[in-house]
Amino acid sequence: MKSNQFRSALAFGLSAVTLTLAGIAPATAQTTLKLGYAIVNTSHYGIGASVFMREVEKRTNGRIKIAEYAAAALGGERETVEGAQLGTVDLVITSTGPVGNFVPETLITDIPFLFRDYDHARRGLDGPIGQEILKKCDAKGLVCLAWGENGFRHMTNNKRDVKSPEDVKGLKLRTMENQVHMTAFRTLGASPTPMAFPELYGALQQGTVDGQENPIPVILSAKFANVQKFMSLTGHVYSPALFIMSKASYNKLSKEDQIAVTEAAKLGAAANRQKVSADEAVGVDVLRKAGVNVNEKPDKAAFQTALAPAYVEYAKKFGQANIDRIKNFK
Ligand code: EAX
Repeated sequence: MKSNQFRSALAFGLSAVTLTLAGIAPATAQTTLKLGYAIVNTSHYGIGASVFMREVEKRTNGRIKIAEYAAAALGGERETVEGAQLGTVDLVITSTGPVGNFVPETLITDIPFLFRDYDHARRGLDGPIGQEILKKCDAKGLVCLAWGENGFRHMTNNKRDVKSPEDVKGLKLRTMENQVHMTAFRTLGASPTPMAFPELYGALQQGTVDGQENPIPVILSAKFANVQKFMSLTGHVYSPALFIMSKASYNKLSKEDQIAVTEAAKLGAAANRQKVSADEAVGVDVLRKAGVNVNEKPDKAAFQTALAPAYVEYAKKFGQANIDRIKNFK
């Protein structure tokens, strides 16, 4: 290298070091974002997270890396959503369960028997109705990047087979910290006990609660078959999930990287949904083989009838027209 080339290379190197030390990082600087979720990395959230992480790194040419904190390493879902609002957590994958405490507009999606099936839920949430709800996060310091999926929730417990609403009476059931769910279980005569997910396995093991309700992917990945005798495929609630980013973190990104993160979340959500479908296909057999007494045909119509008083409350809270708009979405 000729001396003048050496001198200019040295000058460039020194100025890059100076700029970096002065906190004015050169364009090739790298950001590491913290992503938290409450269940194990082999779960439907973990699969979604791994696709999301890969796509973010690829679409930003390595400018953004994601540090993954699975299995509630950053805390339960409510805690991590609060962390995203405060900016101490950058990204969360969570069920809508506790999100209603921060973005009340998401609570309408938690109404029992609102969605007919997975196709209805996925298309409804990816369509205008769901996209309108995502936008409501913005005013609460959150950016809801995409709808993921937790799945249709079923009841498990250690007392008895749940065939009809009668069998739910008196059960101490853990619920998420979600008013819509708690209203439903109070209406059915159960004792709803809101609890963060990381405490649930221990509570079931010690008998602090008789049972809980969760989608098959959660029941499988959390190994609830070890601590629950009965499962009833009530499918009483479709539980959406959300890929959420802290607005403070999002606003630090370039427009180009904001688009990259949003597109990556949509791909992560698609992989997350695929894993739910895969778990649904095998879950009942796996749980039966693990010793769970599975009732595949509880009286769903009786549950919907028994929930009539709760639906009166939901209509007052959300507006019957808004509920019907989702329910009747084709
Ligand atoms: O989001 O808390 C719950 O029951 C959730 O379904 C679980 O954390 C996955």
